[in-house]
Amino acid sequence: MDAIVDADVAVARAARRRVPQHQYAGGVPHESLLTTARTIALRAGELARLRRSEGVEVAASKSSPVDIVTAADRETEALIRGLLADERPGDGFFGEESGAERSTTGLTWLVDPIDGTVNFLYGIPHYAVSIAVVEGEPDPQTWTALAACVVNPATGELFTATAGGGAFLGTAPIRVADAVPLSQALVATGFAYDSTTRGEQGRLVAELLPLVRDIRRLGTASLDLCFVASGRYNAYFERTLSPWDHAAGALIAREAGATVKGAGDARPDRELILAGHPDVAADLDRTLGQLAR
Ligand code: LIP
Repeated sequence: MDAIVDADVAVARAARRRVPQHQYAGGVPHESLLTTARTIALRAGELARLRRSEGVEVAASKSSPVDIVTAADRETEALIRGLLADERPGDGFFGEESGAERSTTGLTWLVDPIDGTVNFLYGIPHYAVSIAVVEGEPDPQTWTALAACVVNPATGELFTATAGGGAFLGTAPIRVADAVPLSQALVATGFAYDSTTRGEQGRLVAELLPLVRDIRRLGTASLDLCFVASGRYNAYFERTLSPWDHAAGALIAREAGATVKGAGDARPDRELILAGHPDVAADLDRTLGQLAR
């Protein structure tokens, strides 16, 4: 984890250089919220990586037999929740494994302790700790995302963003890939845990596949959005995500220049999240609309 800690120090130094001093929420600079998110995400990532190295088993299933939780998910969320309560008492909390706590400050933390749990279970080094802080109710239709951090403990990659302050991979600013025709676009997606929804998603992907460069399904929504932000995918879409899956990645993608939207004029939510360079996102949105008819 030394590389991650070194990277964290470098990121903190870079952050001090780029502090947009006017960005405050409730008296708290966005950069200070990001420092909290980053410090806690890195600690949580160390714990997740340690537990992965010790071996992982399914602790329980949730919405369906393939929607699973491990003891490490719960332990990692408990660590994050405790550290946030110490550092930001009164802020709300909305996590995947341990439920919600209402905010008295107007700020709420959205946490997926281990996004990509199935990758984590199988030892595939593509999972993430995802932490975002939003102003307002923890509802993606109304919240204002302020700061976000997504770390992949297996690779040490750390994606961050603040509202209006840009998006970064480590200390390097990131941007979405340039526009390409949809036929040249590498498009990522993901699938729900519910088998009926999966069947519909499979049929849609079968129709989309001949129209694009290729499809990716790497299994971690927060990283999918960060990969759009860093130009590794041209676009990404998924249905049935929960707020903690996309809160951090959506801000990072938007700050990197992506359009991040839901169905029609809606903001991203459970029905749809779609992200990409604005031109590619518009093409993909139109095409998905036609295929869904
Ligand atoms: C998962 C996502 C995955 C998506 C799944 C699920 P989990 O989160 O990141 O990419 O396709 O539907 O939401 O369950 O691993 O935290």
